[in-house]
Amino acid sequence: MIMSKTSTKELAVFGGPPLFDETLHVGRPNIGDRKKFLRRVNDMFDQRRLSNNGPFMRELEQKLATFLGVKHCISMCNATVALEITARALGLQGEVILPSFTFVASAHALQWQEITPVFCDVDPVTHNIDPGKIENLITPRTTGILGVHVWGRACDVEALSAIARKRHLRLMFDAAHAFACTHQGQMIGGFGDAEVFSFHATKFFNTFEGGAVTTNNDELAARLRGMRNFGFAGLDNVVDIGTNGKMSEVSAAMGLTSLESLDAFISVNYENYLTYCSGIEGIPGVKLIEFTGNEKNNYQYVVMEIDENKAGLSRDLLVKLLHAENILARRYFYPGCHQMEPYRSYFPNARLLLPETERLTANVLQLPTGTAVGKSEIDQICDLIRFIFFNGQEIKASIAQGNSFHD
Ligand code: T4K
Repeated sequence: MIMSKTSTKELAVFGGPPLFDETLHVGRPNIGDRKKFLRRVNDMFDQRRLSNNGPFMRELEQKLATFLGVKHCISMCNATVALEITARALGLQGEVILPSFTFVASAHALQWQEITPVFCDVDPVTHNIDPGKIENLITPRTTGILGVHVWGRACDVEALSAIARKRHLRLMFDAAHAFACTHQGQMIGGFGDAEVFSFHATKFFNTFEGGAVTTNNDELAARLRGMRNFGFAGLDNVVDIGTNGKMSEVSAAMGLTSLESLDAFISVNYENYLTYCSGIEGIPGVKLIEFTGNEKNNYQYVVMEIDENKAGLSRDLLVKLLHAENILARRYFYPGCHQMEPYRSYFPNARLLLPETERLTANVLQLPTGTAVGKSEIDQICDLIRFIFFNGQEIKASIAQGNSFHD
């Protein structure tokens, strides 16, 4: 590792040694108390219960429901399957309105069931679906709205609920980013008909792979439980269409262990976020997204927005320069679901209705955080970013002259 760059020639993109020997990732998993986890795994082996409504899974569901202040928590093998099962359990069909500015799983979960995803533009400040643009997209085939709490910042739940009520639509939320986040002081989990969380390895709270659906609706909860287990209601009795969405015991054991370190994970993320904030402060055209002081957030994603006109350098060039230095910044959710297949072919003109989405997907990036990244590394990343922006013209000129080693 070298300490800092003093000349643009030292940038890795021009052949200098990378700032970090080992790659820094956005989604390095947080790992709780290994001993406790391994004790649970030993118990699991002793009991020979590896899946199918096991004791760890039930304990995790109960603890999550209590933590989220919601009546039912139904654990799942991942959030994508959880979204699929929830959409089906809610009877969604025809068309469902959702943002394009989301991970492609949100759209795929619908399309996988031949429900047409109808992409709505987002609010440029919150990055969430813009309720003011939904009503124009409603057709006689529309059956629901899928809001996504992007970066753990809640959608405009009240406006979406009002539209859903008025137009007799189902409302579900993709809360993949929003575990342990609040909206108006209430934990995300109890809004709409149901909410879906991801506990993937890259999420701050992980169960290796995993997810959960939460709802206050008893009937829906029973249907979700049945559907995640092939539609079984008893040993030989199948009463509904179903699939295999079950969370394994080893995942639930990881979840219980992660839960015990939840506060520590959040506090590391928060400290990292503050370090980034002060580190990049004052760079023209560059800012980190903000979080409302009175809402809880997990600070899982450090999201930077770049206004190229003011910053003098594009998001994509910055990402290229960072990657060369072994800083694997990401461009979630570039290029937007509407620009990914099969949606790009189905709706070739969708971008005309999605100007804010197009702008965001071009300007936003995420920086490494989590327990695998420390303050000194973040300080170095910020110094590098400052160096890059304050030498933007020289860097661009040098690349234009063909001096770049990385393409
Ligand atoms: N809805 C939304 C809004 C979502 O963001 C997601 C998932 C979903 C739904 C679906 O949830 P799940 O079905 O996954 O439960 C990653 C995650 O795989 C995905 O869960 C997440 N969102 C998405 C935003 O990011 P990739 O393809 O970018 O992941 P990948 O493999 O590039 O990993 C990210 C970084 O983390 C890499 O640099 C490597 C590092 N990493 C990753 C893993 C898995 C590690 O260091 N260790 C690891 O074990 O999608």
